[in-house]
Amino acid sequence: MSDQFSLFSDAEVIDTATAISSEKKNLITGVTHLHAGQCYYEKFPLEDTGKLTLITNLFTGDYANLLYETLHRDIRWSQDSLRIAGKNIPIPRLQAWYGESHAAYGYSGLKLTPLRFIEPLTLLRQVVTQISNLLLPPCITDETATQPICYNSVLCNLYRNEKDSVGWHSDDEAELGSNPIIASISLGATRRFQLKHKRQKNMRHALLLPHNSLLIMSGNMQHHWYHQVPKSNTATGPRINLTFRHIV
Ligand SMILES: O=C(O)CCC(=O)C(=O)O
Repeated sequence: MSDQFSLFSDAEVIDTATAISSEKKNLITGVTHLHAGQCYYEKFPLEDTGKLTLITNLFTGDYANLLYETLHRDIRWSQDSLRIAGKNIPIPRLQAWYGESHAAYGYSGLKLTPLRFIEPLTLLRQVVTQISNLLLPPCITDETATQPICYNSVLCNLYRNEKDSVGWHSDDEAELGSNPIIASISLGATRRFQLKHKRQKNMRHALLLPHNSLLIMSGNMQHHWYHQVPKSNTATGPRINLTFRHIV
């Protein structure tokens, strides 16, 4: 962990893509998939032992662009709504839920039935599984300490432009288990990812999630922190986000 990244305030967002790749350190070795880029990683320990690990340059540039196009075209995006105060309010993004047949999931009263994995999502699941097992020591997976990390589902988000967003939340639903590990791929426009502590109001962080990157949330982060991708004031193109999860 370099000191440069130990604190990153909401006001001074770290441009992680530039910072990490220019340092040319923490190269991940052992990634065996065909289209692997020269992946670098940086670990950001959060107060209260939550952990963020950011991997940049996940795939070769051409392959990342191809993936973006393919997923934009082939994922069955849907405009879901939440029932709030007796009204159906559309969520500010499109989404889709893929997973193994038992992997039903829901949040804020929304129930999601899994679609069957499509080929690019199967490949991506293998990639994030391998990288997670290379980078995260088994000790931080708590009750699954002796088990390799595995993901059986993925929530796909499409932020169509700067007006799309996801509000403050933590991924703490019972079906994710007590200390879930969530592997979150970003493709397309760079967006700001913000964190705020649930009780210590002055503890807030932010980082930029660039195209072709993977953010792994682990430890007890979901107990103590909220996260969000806010709307942006500057025009941005679409962004695809894929959060791989394990439904217990
Ligand atoms: O788009 C992102 O990077 C975050 C998505 C997210 O927080 C979620 O799906 O729970």
